[in-house]
Amino acid sequence: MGAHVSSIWKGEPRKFVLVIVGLAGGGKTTVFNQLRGDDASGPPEATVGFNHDIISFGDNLDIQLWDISGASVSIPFWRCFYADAHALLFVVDSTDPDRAATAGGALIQILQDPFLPGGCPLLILSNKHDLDTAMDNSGLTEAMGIEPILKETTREWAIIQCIAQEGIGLEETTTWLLDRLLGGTYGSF
Ligand SMILES: Nc1nc2c(ncn2[C@@H]2O[C@H](COP(=O)(O)OP(=O)(O)O)[C@@H](O)[C@H]2O)c(=O)[nH]1
Ligand SMILES: [Mg+2]
Repeated sequence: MGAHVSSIWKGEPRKFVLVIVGLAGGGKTTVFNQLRGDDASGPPEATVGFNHDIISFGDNLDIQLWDISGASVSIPFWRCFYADAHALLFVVDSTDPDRAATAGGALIQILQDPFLPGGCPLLILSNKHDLDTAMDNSGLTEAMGIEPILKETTREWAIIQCIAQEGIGLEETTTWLLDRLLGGTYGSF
């Protein structure tokens, strides 16, 4: 995860919580494994509960990563995790319009939830762009039904297209997140 960062972050010690959510099968655990530098373990098992790790960049920068199950029984518990988030990563399968609609409903609920900290930036990872059926950003936001809420939100957000299983798009992801986190005034866990 952004190996260059430890060499550029010379400021005060900072700690951040990054929470990864999204429906089952979108690619969250694949993203989690890539971000923690474990890209050799093949397709993950379905996540039961959550995965957790702390990634340290040198002495002064720690990112606590949470990968939360997207099984429908787990969704009500997402808020227990994102209530402490400094950034939220929402992973969505860009190749499946029907699931995208359900995913969009779940994302709207998060964005309307007072448990989500007001300043917490949102990064939507549009995954599986190795497949021909991947939707572009406007197709995806339309399928998810999230255009109105994205237009009106004051929080920082972005959509990045990725191929999680090949690590493509994850350097951009790290850069976007760390730019927001290190530029912000909060952090700690
Ligand atoms: N085609 C394709 N499949 C992917 C990609 N990323 C993950 N997958 C596959 O999607 C399935 C679900 O991935 P997983 O990370 O377990 O999703 P999670 O349920 O959101 O944690 C697995 O079979 C992965 O190998 C990708 O970029 N492209
Ligand atoms: Mg998983």
